[in-house]
Amino acid sequence: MARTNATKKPSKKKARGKKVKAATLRVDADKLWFMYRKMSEIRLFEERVWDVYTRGLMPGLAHLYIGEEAVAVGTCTALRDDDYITSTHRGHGHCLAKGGKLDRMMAEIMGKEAGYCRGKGGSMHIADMSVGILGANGIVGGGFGICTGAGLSAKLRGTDQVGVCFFGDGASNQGIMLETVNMAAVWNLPVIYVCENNQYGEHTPYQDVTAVKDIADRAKGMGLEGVIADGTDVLEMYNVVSAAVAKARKGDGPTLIEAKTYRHHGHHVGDAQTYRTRDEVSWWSDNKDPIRLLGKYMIANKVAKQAELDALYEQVDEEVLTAIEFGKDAPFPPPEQAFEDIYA
Ligand SMILES: Cc1ncc(C[n+]2csc(CCOP(=O)(O)OP(=O)(O)O)c2C)c(N)n1
Ligand SMILES: [Mg+2]
Repeated sequence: MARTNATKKPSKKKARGKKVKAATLRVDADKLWFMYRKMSEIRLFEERVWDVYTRGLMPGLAHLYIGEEAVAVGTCTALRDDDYITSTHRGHGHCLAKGGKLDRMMAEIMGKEAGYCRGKGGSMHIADMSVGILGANGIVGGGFGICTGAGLSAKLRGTDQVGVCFFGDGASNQGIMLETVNMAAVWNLPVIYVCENNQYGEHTPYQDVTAVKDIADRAKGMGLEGVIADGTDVLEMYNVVSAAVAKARKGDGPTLIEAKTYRHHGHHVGDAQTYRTRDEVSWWSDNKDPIRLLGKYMIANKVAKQAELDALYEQVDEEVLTAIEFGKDAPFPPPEQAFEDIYA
């Protein structure tokens, strides 16, 4: 693989985001703690998934979300329970941020009947309709049609619900993006398209396959507003998404948000990562770790002390370990269920 900008050491300039158009909202201490907890849940869940995978306790693969936690948490904190999300193959973070339960997610990943899809979906197909999770999706770009449909449904039913479609920089080159985002813009649908530009699609730097520097710039050509946000800054994500949600609830249509972020792990748990340097990965984890950044902010604003943050982190780790035990002890689905819930 040729060296490209993405494989060079990144410049130390602050946030890659250009302008944040949203007015800065005041975020109270409870919400800061909530966001810190949620991001910690995702981080620790993912670290344990790595462990579960290497111990042979789960079938299939997992695509870890470590490093991208602020995108899911900033976004979903701006949503209500009855709003919708569609997720991706890298979906654990989105599902946890929208209210998915640690134990049922872990059971699903392990293929157990107590999981969200009775163990038949696995890591890439977690769904929980009760909190608006319309499904993670192994088809890259698969969420565009589903979320745009959810937005159309909310509009036709006359509710003020919104849908958020999470997708990657790689997915932004799928044809379905143009087809659905154009339709949402024409019909003023209450959908927010959140692009997680984590710099790579599998092993390919996004600049190798994407002609525009900023994916948000594509919004103009499709007739909707495009916004760039620092996807490692949970408060910036919360602000930008809150503004897009308020606009969508009022009937003023969709927004495309590009969150600049980075995955600290490989594309999936078995990726040798020969396409990027260790220096590049360390730069992001040393300088742009979203959990550490929020922790620093909370300490600087006297909302938390380091010891309190550490205690919460440990408590969440216990909860994740309990979820693993739940998953391990849960039974596999009986063979006679193999032909249930099959649509094709
Ligand atoms: C339609 C389709 N094409 C190809 C794949 C194989 N594939 C899985 S993940 C992936 C890369 C996706 O990159 P991106 O959208 O940037 O998401 P990221 O993995 O970076 O989160 C590809 C090509 C797939 N699952 N579905
Ligand atoms: Mg990507």
